[in-house]
Amino acid sequence: MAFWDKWRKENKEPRETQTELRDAVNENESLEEKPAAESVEAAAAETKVPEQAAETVEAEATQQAAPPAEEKKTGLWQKLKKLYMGDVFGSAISEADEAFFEDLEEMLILADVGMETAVDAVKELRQRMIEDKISGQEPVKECLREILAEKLQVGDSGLNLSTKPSVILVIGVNGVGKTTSIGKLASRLRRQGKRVLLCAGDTFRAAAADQLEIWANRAKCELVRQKEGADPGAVLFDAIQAAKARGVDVVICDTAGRLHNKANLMAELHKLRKIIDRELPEAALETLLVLDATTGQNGLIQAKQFQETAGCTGIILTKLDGTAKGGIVIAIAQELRVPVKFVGLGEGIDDMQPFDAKEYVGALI
Ligand SMILES: Nc1nc2c(ncn2[C@@H]2O[C@H](COP(=O)(O)OP(=O)(O)OP(=O)(O)O)[C@@H](O)[C@H]2O)c(=O)[nH]1
Ligand SMILES: [Mg+2]
Repeated sequence: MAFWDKWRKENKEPRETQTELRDAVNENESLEEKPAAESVEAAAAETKVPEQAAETVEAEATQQAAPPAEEKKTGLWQKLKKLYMGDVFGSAISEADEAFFEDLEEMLILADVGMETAVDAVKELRQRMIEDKISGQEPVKECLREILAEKLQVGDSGLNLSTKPSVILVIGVNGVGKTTSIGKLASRLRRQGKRVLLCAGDTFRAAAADQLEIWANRAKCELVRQKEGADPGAVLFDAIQAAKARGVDVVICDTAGRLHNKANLMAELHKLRKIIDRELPEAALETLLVLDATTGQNGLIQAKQFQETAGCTGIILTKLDGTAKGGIVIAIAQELRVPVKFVGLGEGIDDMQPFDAKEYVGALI
Protein backbone atom coordinates (compact mmCIF):
# COMPACT_ATOMS: atom_id res chain seq x y z
CA MET A 1 0.00 0.00 0.00
CA ALA A 2 1.28 3.44 -0.88
CA PHE A 3 2.62 5.18 2.19
CA TRP A 4 0.27 8.09 2.02
CA ASP A 5 -2.76 5.82 1.75
CA LYS A 6 -1.45 4.07 4.79
CA TRP A 7 -1.02 7.38 6.56
CA ARG A 8 -4.66 8.17 5.90
CA LYS A 9 -6.08 4.76 6.58
CA GLU A 10 -4.11 3.94 9.66
CA ASN A 11 -4.31 7.12 11.61
CA LYS A 12 -4.11 5.18 14.81
CA GLU A 13 -2.52 6.29 18.05
CA PRO A 14 -0.45 3.48 19.44
CA ARG A 15 2.34 5.68 20.82
CA GLU A 16 1.58 5.14 24.47
CA THR A 17 1.97 1.44 24.03
CA GLN A 18 5.54 1.67 22.84
CA THR A 19 6.37 4.45 25.24
CA GLU A 20 5.38 2.06 28.00
CA LEU A 21 7.62 -0.52 26.39
CA ARG A 22 10.50 1.95 26.32
CA ASP A 23 9.95 2.87 29.95
CA ALA A 24 9.74 -0.79 30.88
CA VAL A 25 13.13 -1.33 29.25
CA ASN A 26 14.43 1.73 31.07
CA GLU A 27 13.51 0.39 34.46
CA ASN A 28 15.14 -2.90 33.70
CA GLU A 29 18.77 -1.96 34.05
CA SER A 30 20.23 -5.42 34.59
CA LEU A 31 21.51 -6.82 31.33
CA GLU A 32 21.47 -10.41 32.55
CA GLU A 33 17.87 -10.20 33.60
CA LYS A 34 16.75 -8.38 30.52
CA PRO A 35 13.39 -9.80 29.38
CA ALA A 36 13.37 -11.63 26.09
CA ALA A 37 12.28 -9.43 23.19
CA GLU A 38 9.24 -11.68 22.69
CA SER A 39 7.88 -11.07 26.17
CA VAL A 40 8.19 -7.31 25.73
CA GLU A 41 6.53 -7.60 22.37
CA ALA A 42 3.79 -9.75 23.82
CA ALA A 43 3.12 -7.12 26.48
CA ALA A 44 2.98 -4.49 23.79
CA ALA A 45 0.57 -6.60 21.75
CA GLU A 46 -1.71 -7.03 24.74
CA THR A 47 -2.02 -3.31 25.29
CA LYS A 48 -2.33 -2.48 21.61
CA VAL A 49 -5.14 -0.01 21.11
CA PRO A 50 -7.70 -0.78 18.42
CA GLU A 51 -7.23 0.93 15.09
CA GLN A 52 -9.13 4.12 14.68
CA ALA A 53 -10.88 5.46 11.65
CA ALA A 54 -8.76 7.49 9.31
CA GLU A 55 -8.71 11.22 9.80
CA THR A 56 -8.07 13.38 6.80
CA VAL A 57 -5.92 16.42 6.25
CA GLU A 58 -8.77 18.82 6.16
CA ALA A 59 -10.80 17.27 8.94
CA GLU A 60 -8.24 18.14 11.60
CA ALA A 61 -6.80 21.10 9.80
CA THR A 62 -9.98 23.11 9.77
CA GLN A 63 -10.88 22.31 13.37
CA GLN A 64 -14.53 22.92 12.54
CA ALA A 65 -17.58 20.94 13.55
CA ALA A 66 -17.16 17.30 12.49
CA PRO A 67 -17.85 17.04 8.76
CA PRO A 68 -20.03 14.26 7.36
CA ALA A 69 -18.29 10.89 7.02
CA GLU A 70 -17.84 11.03 3.26
CA GLU A 71 -16.19 14.45 3.48
CA LYS A 72 -13.68 13.03 5.96
CA LYS A 73 -12.28 10.80 3.27
CA THR A 74 -11.32 13.65 0.97
CA GLY A 75 -8.20 15.76 0.54
CA LEU A 76 -7.72 19.49 0.80
CA TRP A 77 -8.89 19.98 -2.73
CA GLN A 78 -12.11 18.08 -2.32
CA LYS A 79 -13.05 20.36 0.49
CA LEU A 80 -12.43 23.43 -1.63
CA LYS A 81 -14.34 21.93 -4.50
CA LYS A 82 -17.35 21.78 -2.26
CA LEU A 83 -16.99 25.43 -1.42
CA TYR A 84 -16.89 26.54 -5.03
CA MET A 85 -19.03 24.45 -7.28
CA GLY A 86 -18.37 24.35 -10.97
CA ASP A 87 -15.66 25.97 -12.99
CA VAL A 88 -14.70 28.95 -10.92
CA PHE A 89 -11.68 29.86 -12.97
CA GLY A 90 -12.76 31.81 -15.95
CA SER A 91 -10.56 33.97 -18.09
CA ALA A 92 -10.42 36.61 -15.39
CA ILE A 93 -9.92 36.17 -11.67
CA SER A 94 -13.37 36.70 -10.17
CA GLU A 95 -14.42 37.47 -6.63
CA ALA A 96 -15.20 33.80 -6.06
CA ASP A 97 -11.71 32.93 -7.24
CA GLU A 98 -10.20 35.41 -4.79
CA ALA A 99 -12.09 33.71 -1.99
CA PHE A 100 -10.80 30.39 -3.25
CA PHE A 101 -7.20 31.60 -3.07
CA GLU A 102 -7.72 32.85 0.45
CA ASP A 103 -9.22 29.57 1.60
CA LEU A 104 -6.55 27.57 -0.12
CA GLU A 105 -3.84 29.59 1.60
CA GLU A 106 -5.48 29.11 4.96
CA MET A 107 -5.85 25.38 4.47
CA LEU A 108 -2.23 25.00 3.49
CA ILE A 109 -1.19 26.89 6.62
CA LEU A 110 -3.43 24.74 8.80
CA ALA A 111 -1.94 21.63 7.23
CA ASP A 112 1.47 22.87 8.54
CA VAL A 113 2.95 23.86 5.20
CA GLY A 114 4.14 27.05 6.88
CA MET A 115 2.92 30.59 6.42
CA GLU A 116 5.54 31.81 4.00
CA THR A 117 5.42 28.72 1.81
CA ALA A 118 1.62 28.73 1.70
CA VAL A 119 1.48 32.38 0.68
CA ASP A 120 4.20 31.80 -1.87
CA ALA A 121 2.54 28.70 -3.37
CA VAL A 122 -0.81 30.43 -3.77
CA LYS A 123 0.85 33.50 -5.28
CA GLU A 124 2.62 31.28 -7.77
CA LEU A 125 -0.58 29.41 -8.60
CA ARG A 126 -2.40 32.64 -9.25
CA GLN A 127 0.40 33.87 -11.48
CA ARG A 128 0.63 30.67 -13.52
CA MET A 129 -3.14 30.55 -13.95
CA ILE A 130 -3.11 34.00 -15.47
CA GLU A 131 0.05 33.60 -17.55
CA ASP A 132 -0.71 30.13 -18.86
CA LYS A 133 -4.47 30.68 -19.00
CA ILE A 134 -5.16 27.70 -16.79
CA SER A 135 -8.76 27.16 -15.73
CA GLY A 136 -11.01 24.34 -14.57
CA GLN A 137 -10.70 22.26 -11.42
CA GLU A 138 -8.42 19.54 -12.74
CA PRO A 139 -5.84 21.72 -14.54
CA VAL A 140 -5.65 24.09 -11.56
CA LYS A 141 -5.20 21.16 -9.21
CA GLU A 142 -2.45 19.76 -11.41
CA CYS A 143 -0.74 23.14 -11.44
CA LEU A 144 -0.80 23.39 -7.65
CA ARG A 145 0.60 19.87 -7.39
CA GLU A 146 3.47 20.87 -9.66
CA ILE A 147 4.21 23.95 -7.58
CA LEU A 148 4.26 21.98 -4.32
CA ALA A 149 6.34 19.18 -5.87
CA GLU A 150 8.89 21.78 -6.99
CA LYS A 151 9.09 23.02 -3.42
CA LEU A 152 10.06 19.51 -2.35
CA GLN A 153 12.97 19.32 -4.78
CA VAL A 154 15.80 20.06 -2.41
CA GLY A 155 18.12 17.11 -2.98
CA ASP A 156 18.36 13.39 -3.55
CA SER A 157 15.93 11.44 -1.37
CA GLY A 158 17.89 8.18 -1.76
CA LEU A 159 20.61 7.02 0.66
CA ASN A 160 24.25 7.14 -0.36
CA LEU A 161 25.69 3.86 0.90
CA SER A 162 28.30 3.53 -1.81
CA THR A 163 31.27 2.50 0.36
CA LYS A 164 31.89 -0.54 2.52
CA PRO A 165 31.39 0.26 5.27
CA SER A 166 29.10 3.27 4.99
CA VAL A 167 27.95 5.12 8.07
CA ILE A 168 24.53 6.45 9.03
CA LEU A 169 24.55 8.79 12.01
CA VAL A 170 21.06 9.22 13.44
CA ILE A 171 20.46 12.42 15.40
CA GLY A 172 17.56 14.35 16.92
CA VAL A 173 16.04 15.43 20.23
CA ASN A 174 14.77 12.90 22.75
CA GLY A 175 11.68 10.88 22.00
CA VAL A 176 11.37 11.71 18.31
CA GLY A 177 11.90 8.09 17.27
CA LYS A 178 15.63 7.72 16.56
CA THR A 179 16.07 4.23 18.00
CA THR A 180 12.83 2.95 16.50
CA SER A 181 13.75 4.35 13.10
CA ILE A 182 17.17 2.71 13.31
CA GLY A 183 15.46 -0.63 13.89
CA LYS A 184 13.19 -0.11 10.90
CA LEU A 185 16.02 1.09 8.68
CA ALA A 186 18.27 -1.81 9.71
CA SER A 187 15.53 -4.27 8.84
CA ARG A 188 15.05 -2.61 5.47
CA LEU A 189 18.75 -2.75 4.65
CA ARG A 190 18.97 -6.36 5.82
CA ARG A 191 16.17 -7.26 3.42
CA GLN A 192 18.27 -5.70 0.67
CA GLY A 193 21.00 -8.20 1.59
CA LYS A 194 23.27 -5.83 3.47
CA ARG A 195 25.27 -6.68 6.54
CA VAL A 196 24.29 -4.11 9.15
CA LEU A 197 25.88 -3.25 12.47
CA LEU A 198 24.17 -1.04 15.05
CA CYS A 199 26.24 1.16 17.33
CA ALA A 200 24.73 2.03 20.72
CA GLY A 201 25.95 5.63 20.82
CA ASP A 202 23.31 6.72 23.34
CA THR A 203 25.10 5.88 26.56
CA PHE A 204 23.40 8.65 28.49
CA ARG A 205 19.85 7.40 28.90
CA ALA A 206 19.51 4.39 31.17
CA ALA A 207 18.93 1.22 29.14
CA ALA A 208 19.00 3.00 25.78
CA ALA A 209 21.43 0.29 24.63
CA ASP A 210 18.98 -2.40 25.76
CA GLN A 211 16.31 -0.83 23.62
CA LEU A 212 18.66 -0.81 20.63
CA GLU A 213 19.60 -4.42 21.33
CA ILE A 214 15.95 -5.44 21.09
CA TRP A 215 15.79 -3.77 17.70
CA ALA A 216 19.06 -5.41 16.62
CA ASN A 217 17.52 -8.80 17.45
CA ARG A 218 14.31 -8.00 15.62
CA ALA A 219 16.16 -6.78 12.54
CA LYS A 220 18.68 -9.63 12.81
CA CYS A 221 21.76 -7.48 12.72
CA GLU A 222 24.87 -7.01 14.81
CA LEU A 223 25.34 -4.63 17.73
CA VAL A 224 28.28 -2.94 19.41
CA ARG A 225 27.56 -1.53 22.84
CA GLN A 226 29.26 -0.66 26.09
CA LYS A 227 27.99 -0.01 29.56
CA GLU A 228 25.83 2.98 30.46
CA GLY A 229 27.84 6.16 30.89
CA ALA A 230 30.61 5.04 28.54
CA ASP A 231 32.07 7.55 26.10
CA PRO A 232 29.91 7.43 22.94
CA GLY A 233 33.02 8.22 20.91
CA ALA A 234 34.67 5.06 22.23
CA VAL A 235 31.60 2.98 21.33
CA LEU A 236 31.61 4.40 17.81
CA PHE A 237 35.33 3.78 17.49
CA ASP A 238 34.78 0.12 18.48
CA ALA A 239 31.86 -0.20 16.09
CA ILE A 240 33.91 1.13 13.17
CA GLN A 241 36.80 -1.23 13.94
CA ALA A 242 34.36 -4.16 14.17
CA ALA A 243 32.72 -3.13 10.90
CA LYS A 244 36.08 -2.99 9.12
CA ALA A 245 37.18 -6.34 10.52
CA ARG A 246 33.90 -8.14 9.78
CA GLY A 247 33.19 -6.70 6.34
CA VAL A 248 30.03 -4.92 7.43
CA ASP A 249 28.18 -2.90 4.77
CA VAL A 250 26.47 -0.28 6.92
CA VAL A 251 27.10 0.99 10.45
CA ILE A 252 24.08 2.78 11.94
CA CYS A 253 24.90 4.86 14.99
CA ASP A 254 22.26 5.78 17.58
CA THR A 255 22.86 8.97 19.55
CA ALA A 256 21.54 10.55 22.73
CA GLY A 257 18.58 12.88 22.39
CA ARG A 258 19.21 14.53 25.71
CA LEU A 259 22.36 15.33 27.66
CA HIS A 260 22.99 17.61 30.63
CA ASN A 261 22.51 20.57 28.34
CA LYS A 262 22.20 21.38 24.68
CA ALA A 263 25.80 22.52 24.33
CA ASN A 264 26.95 19.09 25.55
CA LEU A 265 24.70 17.38 23.06
CA MET A 266 25.99 19.38 20.14
CA ALA A 267 29.61 18.95 21.27
CA GLU A 268 29.10 15.21 21.40
CA LEU A 269 27.66 15.06 17.90
CA HIS A 270 30.63 17.07 16.72
CA LYS A 271 32.98 14.58 18.37
CA LEU A 272 31.24 11.59 16.79
CA ARG A 273 31.52 13.25 13.43
CA LYS A 274 35.26 13.78 13.94
CA ILE A 275 35.76 10.11 14.79
CA ILE A 276 34.02 9.04 11.58
CA ASP A 277 36.08 11.51 9.54
CA ARG A 278 39.29 10.25 11.13
CA GLU A 279 38.58 6.49 11.08
CA LEU A 280 36.70 6.30 7.80
CA PRO A 281 37.71 9.39 5.81
CA GLU A 282 36.54 7.95 2.50
CA ALA A 283 33.27 6.50 3.75
CA ALA A 284 29.85 7.53 2.50
CA LEU A 285 28.23 9.26 5.47
CA GLU A 286 24.56 9.98 5.92
CA THR A 287 23.59 12.15 8.87
CA LEU A 288 19.86 11.63 9.26
CA LEU A 289 17.94 14.03 11.44
CA VAL A 290 14.84 12.47 12.97
CA LEU A 291 11.83 14.78 13.34
CA ASP A 292 8.47 14.05 14.93
CA ALA A 293 5.71 15.17 12.54
CA THR A 294 3.31 15.79 15.40
CA THR A 295 5.48 18.60 16.79
CA GLY A 296 4.85 20.62 13.64
CA GLN A 297 6.44 24.01 13.29
CA ASN A 298 8.04 23.79 16.77
CA GLY A 299 10.02 20.76 15.68
CA LEU A 300 11.41 22.82 12.86
CA ILE A 301 13.04 25.30 15.22
CA GLN A 302 14.94 22.49 16.97
CA ALA A 303 15.79 20.99 13.63
CA LYS A 304 17.45 24.19 12.51
CA GLN A 305 19.80 24.08 15.47
CA PHE A 306 20.77 20.50 14.71
CA GLN A 307 21.23 21.35 11.08
CA GLU A 308 23.54 24.24 11.93
CA THR A 309 25.71 22.19 14.29
CA ALA A 310 25.77 18.70 12.88
CA GLY A 311 24.70 19.30 9.30
CA CYS A 312 22.44 16.64 7.90
CA THR A 313 21.96 14.88 4.61
CA GLY A 314 18.37 13.83 5.12
CA ILE A 315 15.35 13.75 7.37
CA ILE A 316 13.41 10.83 8.78
CA LEU A 317 9.95 12.18 9.54
CA THR A 318 8.31 9.97 12.16
CA LYS A 319 4.77 9.65 13.54
CA LEU A 320 3.03 10.76 10.38
CA ASP A 321 0.42 8.20 11.40
CA GLY A 322 -0.37 10.32 14.43
CA THR A 323 -1.04 13.63 12.71
CA ALA A 324 -3.23 14.91 9.93
CA LYS A 325 -0.88 17.80 9.25
CA GLY A 326 1.05 16.27 6.38
CA GLY A 327 2.06 19.66 5.01
CA ILE A 328 4.99 19.68 7.44
CA VAL A 329 6.97 17.75 4.79
CA ILE A 330 6.92 20.81 2.53
CA ALA A 331 7.80 23.14 5.40
CA ILE A 332 10.83 20.99 6.23
CA ALA A 333 12.09 21.04 2.67
CA GLN A 334 11.64 24.81 2.45
CA GLU A 335 13.07 25.71 5.84
CA LEU A 336 15.95 23.26 6.09
CA ARG A 337 16.69 22.69 2.39
CA VAL A 338 17.25 19.02 3.24
CA PRO A 339 15.26 16.18 1.63
CA VAL A 340 12.90 13.99 3.63
CA LYS A 341 14.25 10.48 2.95
CA PHE A 342 11.93 8.29 5.02
CA VAL A 343 8.61 8.63 6.75
CA GLY A 344 7.59 6.69 9.85
CA LEU A 345 4.00 5.48 9.90
CA GLY A 346 3.78 3.45 13.07
CA GLU A 347 5.75 1.62 15.71
CA GLY A 348 6.24 -1.67 13.89
CA ILE A 349 9.42 -2.75 12.13
CA ASP A 350 7.82 -2.38 8.68
CA ASP A 351 6.18 0.97 9.39
CA MET A 352 8.66 3.07 7.47
CA GLN A 353 8.63 4.03 3.79
CA PRO A 354 11.02 5.88 1.51
CA PHE A 355 9.57 9.29 0.78
CA ASP A 356 8.07 9.73 -2.67
CA ALA A 357 7.35 13.39 -3.49
CA LYS A 358 4.99 12.72 -6.36
CA GLU A 359 2.88 10.28 -4.41
CA TYR A 360 2.84 12.59 -1.45
CA VAL A 361 1.65 15.65 -3.35
CA GLY A 362 -0.97 13.58 -5.16
CA ALA A 363 -2.40 12.46 -1.85
CA LEU A 364 -2.21 15.84 -0.13
CA ILE A 365 -4.14 17.71 -2.81
N1 LIG B 1 3.08 6.24 16.04
C1 LIG B 1 4.40 6.23 15.86
N2 LIG B 1 5.21 6.13 16.92
C2 LIG B 1 6.53 6.13 16.72
C3 LIG B 1 7.10 6.24 15.41
N3 LIG B 1 8.44 6.22 15.54
C4 LIG B 1 8.71 6.09 16.87
N4 LIG B 1 7.57 6.05 17.58
C5 LIG B 1 7.41 5.95 19.05
O1 LIG B 1 7.99 7.09 19.66
C6 LIG B 1 8.51 6.77 20.96
C7 LIG B 1 9.96 7.22 21.06
O2 LIG B 1 10.73 6.46 20.17
P1 LIG B 1 12.28 6.20 20.36
O3 LIG B 1 12.74 5.45 19.16
O4 LIG B 1 12.58 5.60 21.68
O5 LIG B 1 12.80 7.70 20.33
P2 LIG B 1 14.30 8.23 20.51
O6 LIG B 1 14.43 9.42 19.63
O7 LIG B 1 15.26 7.15 20.32
O8 LIG B 1 14.25 8.71 22.04
P3 LIG B 1 15.53 8.97 23.02
O9 LIG B 1 16.36 7.74 23.00
O10 LIG B 1 14.92 9.22 24.35
O11 LIG B 1 16.25 10.17 22.52
C8 LIG B 1 8.33 5.27 21.09
O12 LIG B 1 7.18 5.03 21.85
C9 LIG B 1 8.15 4.78 19.64
O13 LIG B 1 7.41 3.60 19.55
C10 LIG B 1 6.19 6.36 14.29
O14 LIG B 1 6.56 6.50 13.12
N5 LIG B 1 4.85 6.35 14.58
MG1 LIG C 1 16.76 6.38 21.54
